Amino acid sequence: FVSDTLKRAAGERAAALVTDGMKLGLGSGSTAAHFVAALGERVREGLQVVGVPTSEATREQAEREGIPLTTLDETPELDLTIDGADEIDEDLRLIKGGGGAHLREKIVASASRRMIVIADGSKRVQTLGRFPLPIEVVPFGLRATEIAITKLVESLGLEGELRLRKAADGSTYVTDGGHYILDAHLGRIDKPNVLASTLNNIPGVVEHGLFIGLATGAILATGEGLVELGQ
Ligand code: DER
Repeated sequence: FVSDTLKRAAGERAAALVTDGMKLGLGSGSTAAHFVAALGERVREGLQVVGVPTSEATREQAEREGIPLTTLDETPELDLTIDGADEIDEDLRLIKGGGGAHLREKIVASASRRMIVIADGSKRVQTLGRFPLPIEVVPFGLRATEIAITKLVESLGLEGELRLRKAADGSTYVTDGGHYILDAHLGRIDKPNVLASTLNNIPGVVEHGLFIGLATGAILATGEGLVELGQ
């Protein structure tokens, strides 16, 4: 199975779960893009929904698909967010942010009653952390923030290198929110809840990619078929 086939299967299954009148969070990344495409098809067949996009890329795709869009200011309480993940563990804790959208994704997910993660089965891990943890930071004082994060990581018995994310042209990547991303190559994160709750205490840290207690379900596509967890 090609990974894209698996991602499409998960996205289409998620789109089938959407019902008329739902207020949706529309995730970002290549798997979420399959969901948005499948949702667009159902909207063109008459499905009545509104969606809050979690990135400019998803906004553009949803507009092309003809999905009615809204904002969290107009629609602050959502029924369901469908989004991808870079890693997912047994407790539905996630690492997200590979695509640089985790700030808006986390705001939208936390405004949703339910969040279902869609991913190919390779994203499932026992312990989070093999995927570098994205940490969104304010450009002002970057070096000081880096030092503060390093000290925190070491105080938790973790070690790892922080790398400033670059754009394709080699310049420093800038998020939709105008911030930078430091990717923390930690290898494994034994106590993600502790790291998640302490990272945000660092003044220059805007948001990180650990999603704890946000996902209520998952649809994982494997070569043997779809595995559905939670709801
Ligand atoms: O950046 C993100 O949070 C994306 O959702 C990412 O985690 C998953 O992207 P993918 O579906 O392209 O693997």
